Amino acid sequence: QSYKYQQKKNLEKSYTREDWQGGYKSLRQEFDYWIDDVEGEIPTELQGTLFRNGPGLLDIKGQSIHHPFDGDGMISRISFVNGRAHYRNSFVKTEGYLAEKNAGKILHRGVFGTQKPGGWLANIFDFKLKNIANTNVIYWGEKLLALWEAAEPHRLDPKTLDTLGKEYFHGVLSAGEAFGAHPRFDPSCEQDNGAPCLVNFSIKPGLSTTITIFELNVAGEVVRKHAHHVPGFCFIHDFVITPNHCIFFQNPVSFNPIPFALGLRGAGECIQVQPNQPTRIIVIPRFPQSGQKEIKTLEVGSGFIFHHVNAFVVGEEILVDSLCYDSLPEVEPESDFRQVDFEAIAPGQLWRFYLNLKDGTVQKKLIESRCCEFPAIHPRNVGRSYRYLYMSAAHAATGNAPLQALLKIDLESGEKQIWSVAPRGFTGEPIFVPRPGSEKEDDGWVLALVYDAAHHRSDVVILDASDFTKGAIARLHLQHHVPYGLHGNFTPQ
Ligand code: 3ON
Ligand code: FE
Repeated sequence: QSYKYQQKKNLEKSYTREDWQGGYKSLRQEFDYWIDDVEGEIPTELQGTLFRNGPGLLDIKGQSIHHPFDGDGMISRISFVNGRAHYRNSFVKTEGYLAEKNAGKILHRGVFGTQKPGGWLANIFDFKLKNIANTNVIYWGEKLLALWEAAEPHRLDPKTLDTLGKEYFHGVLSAGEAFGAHPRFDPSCEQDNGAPCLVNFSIKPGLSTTITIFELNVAGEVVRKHAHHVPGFCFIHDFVITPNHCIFFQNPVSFNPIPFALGLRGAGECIQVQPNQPTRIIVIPRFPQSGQKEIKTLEVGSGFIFHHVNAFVVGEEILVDSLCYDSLPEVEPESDFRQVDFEAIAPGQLWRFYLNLKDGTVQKKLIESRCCEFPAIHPRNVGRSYRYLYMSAAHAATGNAPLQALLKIDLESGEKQIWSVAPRGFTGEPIFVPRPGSEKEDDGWVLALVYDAAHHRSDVVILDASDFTKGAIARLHLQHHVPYGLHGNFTPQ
């Protein structure tokens, strides 16, 4: 009977594993061309540059890495100019990338379990981190920066995408000091007379954790930096801001460093979710120098969070929208990420948390149970109340599955629109780009990369954000695939 059930489930699947696996092949080549194969029309009002980052190599000369998060960062740049689009990609030429390219083999351990060949004896007591610059890419203060949360950024030339070196912000960062991969862009900072500013953080792990907050002005200079100590181990990948606060969710995890030290597991594979422990929500004032009060810590029962959508203040409460997993799949040393059993792992679901700063209580409410990831909103609403959000989502409304759709949610009316590319398409992070001069919050475009297994290539898709039901207004066929990526940003320049 269970076999029958399995068969039925297989029949209903919106994808095949083989198709999905195609998006996790390495892309070794670096391209530079105008995209001529376009279905539909690129709006001429859409002008600017989309930068994307993500693992470009899933193997080194045929030696597979253990987890996609360990893959060397590769930047894709799509420039939109007068109704045309240009593609260029380049690997971030990190020390590790160059050394492994030269050697033709894996020389470094990865956080997520990649090991040097030769078994545990070859890996024992090697605590070096390979800065793989693969998680995000931002253009800020006229600098193009590839980010990886456990070390310093790499700076690239926005024209050629050549790697220029590591970025220390005029000595604000020290060698090896972390600068997170999830900065938030405050559209109007009170302390800076209403100018935009970039807010970021870094985690220094240990028995007690140091969370450092950085704020950069539009010129790209660090104008505020302050450190805070919180008890316990932290795995914090993302955070949210309001005009006056930074908010961190300290996932309920434990860390056992022994298998890492012995060369048996990557550091990230030594993290275990503790479902019976609460999540600690740490609210840190952004401007402690200006007399803002101390850190507040609240508690809530919840699973594991990688990504938040947004936060905003309503009266005594801060509302935080986040993608929450009931449990975290354990990455086993002998396993192959390409063989993952999607149905055996928990989906990411959208929750709203209500933090009452006055009485210290937290309420939570499920907003969307469909499996989703990679949220995006209008840049003007960061840290403010907002109405629309866009995410990558599974084709089916229930269960866990690869991301094959883009979902828009109207948080005011509850209306949802879904655009699916199943069965052979797989979606990455959407990015909302406002139409120049627009007022309405969803007046603009949603841009995303879609892997098309039928042609083993990727498309840049453009949707009208105000109406997903009319389908893509343009599909730009690239000449190759782009491996499933992580994060990116759009700049009108
Ligand atoms: O926590 C400590 C401090 C720290 C910063 C210890 C530590 C070594 C684990 C650590 C390092 C953390 C790192 C390097 C995290 C890197 C994360 C990364 C590259 C990506 C995370 C992606 C998250 C998601 C949810 C991706 C989803 C992807 C899909 C649905 C498929 O396309
Ligand atoms: Fe992320």
